[in-house]
Amino acid sequence: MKTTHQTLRSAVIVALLVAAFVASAPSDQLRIRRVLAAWQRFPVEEYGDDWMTLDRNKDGRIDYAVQVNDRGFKIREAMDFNYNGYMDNFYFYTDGELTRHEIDSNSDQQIDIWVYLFDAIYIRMWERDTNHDGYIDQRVDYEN
Ligand SMILES: [Ca+2]
Ligand SMILES: [Ca+2]
Ligand SMILES: [Ca+2]
Repeated sequence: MKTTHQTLRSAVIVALLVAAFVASAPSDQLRIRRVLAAWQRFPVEEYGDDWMTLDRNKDGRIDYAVQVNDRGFKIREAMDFNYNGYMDNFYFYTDGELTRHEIDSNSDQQIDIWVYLFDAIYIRMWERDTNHDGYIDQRVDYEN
């Protein structure tokens, strides 16, 4: 059973690739750049004492960080889903309700998926940078 480890590793890699969105061809070039919020940091080490942090996989490195306001509502949240030392999912809250979710789907420390929500669960609009050049090239707006 010497191949078990290798097989397992391949399965994990395939799962990660599938988990990342399959990029379709850019439909039109919107040429829009989104600026990161001041708090958005990719390296997990940069989440300091003003964050509540967790090491979910117990590898000694932070992979989850959250900030709450004085009423206990979440304000912002960052997660390193693939445990590579860089945050890849960022959550923006307004009055404790999720309003925006930003994702770095290919781990290049650049956001390429933006999801805008209302009532915390409904998607209002989403945008993608399918070719990872830093510019949004796809947008679906359900309100217009
Ligand atoms: Ca960890
Ligand atoms: Ca990551
Ligand atoms: Ca990216």
